[in-house]
Amino acid sequence: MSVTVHLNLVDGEWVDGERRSNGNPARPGEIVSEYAVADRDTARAAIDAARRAQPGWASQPVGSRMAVLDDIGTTILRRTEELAVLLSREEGKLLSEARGEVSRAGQTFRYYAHQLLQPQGEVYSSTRPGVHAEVRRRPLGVIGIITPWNYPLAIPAWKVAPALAYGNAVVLKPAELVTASAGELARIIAGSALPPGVFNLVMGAGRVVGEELLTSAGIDGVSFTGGTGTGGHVARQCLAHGNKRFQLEMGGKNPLVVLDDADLEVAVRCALDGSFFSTGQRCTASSRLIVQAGIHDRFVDALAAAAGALRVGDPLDPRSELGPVVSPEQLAQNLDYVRIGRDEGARVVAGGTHQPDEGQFMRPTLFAGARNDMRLAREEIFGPVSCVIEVDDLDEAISVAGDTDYGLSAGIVTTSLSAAERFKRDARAGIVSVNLPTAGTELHLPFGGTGASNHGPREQGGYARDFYSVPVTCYTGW
Ligand code: TXE
Repeated sequence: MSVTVHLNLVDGEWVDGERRSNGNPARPGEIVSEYAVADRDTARAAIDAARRAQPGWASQPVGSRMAVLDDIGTTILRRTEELAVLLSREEGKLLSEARGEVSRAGQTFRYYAHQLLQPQGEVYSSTRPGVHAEVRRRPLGVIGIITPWNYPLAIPAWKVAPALAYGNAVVLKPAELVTASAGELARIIAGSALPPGVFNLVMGAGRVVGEELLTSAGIDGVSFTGGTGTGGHVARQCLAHGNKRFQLEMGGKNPLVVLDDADLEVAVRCALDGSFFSTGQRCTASSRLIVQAGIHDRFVDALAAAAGALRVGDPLDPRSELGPVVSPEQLAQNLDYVRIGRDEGARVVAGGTHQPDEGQFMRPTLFAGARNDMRLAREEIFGPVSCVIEVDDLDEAISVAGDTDYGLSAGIVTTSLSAAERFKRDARAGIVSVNLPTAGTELHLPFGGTGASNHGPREQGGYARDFYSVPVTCYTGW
């Protein structure tokens, strides 16, 4: 297969730098793409270009902004197959999952094109005679966008699209492992009628290029998705350097509760999908399965059998059901947690090993006999590893589910309407699912969590406007 080369995009120009390459996690030695590493000067030039271009873009008529966003979305959708193959080769997710991600990215741009037709302000009655009171919105300004490797196209899309829609300019810094998808997105945007400088791409290390976005006075806000540790650093830097607005989407240790009255087949389907699909590399993955005693043994046996039967293999092979782990470092981390789980006294009932094959493949791994105070149950692993914690009743299940530093997504499998309602009310998470996997969200609904999972306004849907625009309260006397 051919190797694509991606350059940085600054003020509408392609900017070269030291070349690096990214490989295919399923096929050792296969180079997927090359990219030019941006240095601090390139990042500064991108920020300056964004500052110059932003006011012009914000003052374009809404119809023009809509047309640009709609065109970007349409082009992404038209190129779905080609982009999905590239994404699958560089990140390792199944081709079917990659197609879904590309389609999600394209739909997201089209969604925000049409969001611009929604009301953009509010009118209030003033308590003073002869005064008109209204709340308008103005763009935040220049946004630094820092993204992770697990959704190489969808996460950039769900940040870049609303940023542009609400009149901001953008400097995007993608994760180093997935520069090809970001590079293709930049090419598509560069081919649209978006004025030069409104969207810029800088690729390279977080501690160089990312750090420039956090510390530059030219950036008004940072939207970040990644690890919790990095998120904390982003927050501290943004506060220390100009009190920038920031939005953090970080990890999860998401619970799926299974009650005695659950339909076993539904429970296994939800746990299998939530725990293992996308190789468990989703912040909404179910990594704690909290199971009531009466169904516990049947559930563990059925899930272990289903996990053991999953076909792990090349993501481009339609027979594969699970792709590789993204990098050797992530695989080593996953296997380390298997050792930690065993040492803590939990029992491996499925997987637990590196698949003895070429590439970074890992068998889907299920632990039984876990306790919620184990590291296995408290720390985000970000791989195909899940653990079962046995509980007596709904009260204990809700308490265990909420006993975590995180709070992104929580699910329950039950046939009891009252248990489902109780869980929706009491689960400590930003997303709650009933009889559905904890992973699986829709682009027009808010996405985000509580605790260590999230900081700042929600992403996606109409809620994205809260981060990418600033309310301005206007009083007019006459
Ligand atoms: O994330 P990082 P990594 C978790 C998951 C995973 C771990 C590490 O547990 O094992 O994080 O993954 C940029 N200033 N998640 O290393 O380092 C970096 O270049 C500015 C969960 O990929 O947080 C990349 O673009 N930027 C998560 C982005 O931050 C910096 C998804 C994320 O990288 C920076 C991914 C700095 N000093 C990982 N240092 C989820 N919950 O979805 C790094 N970056």
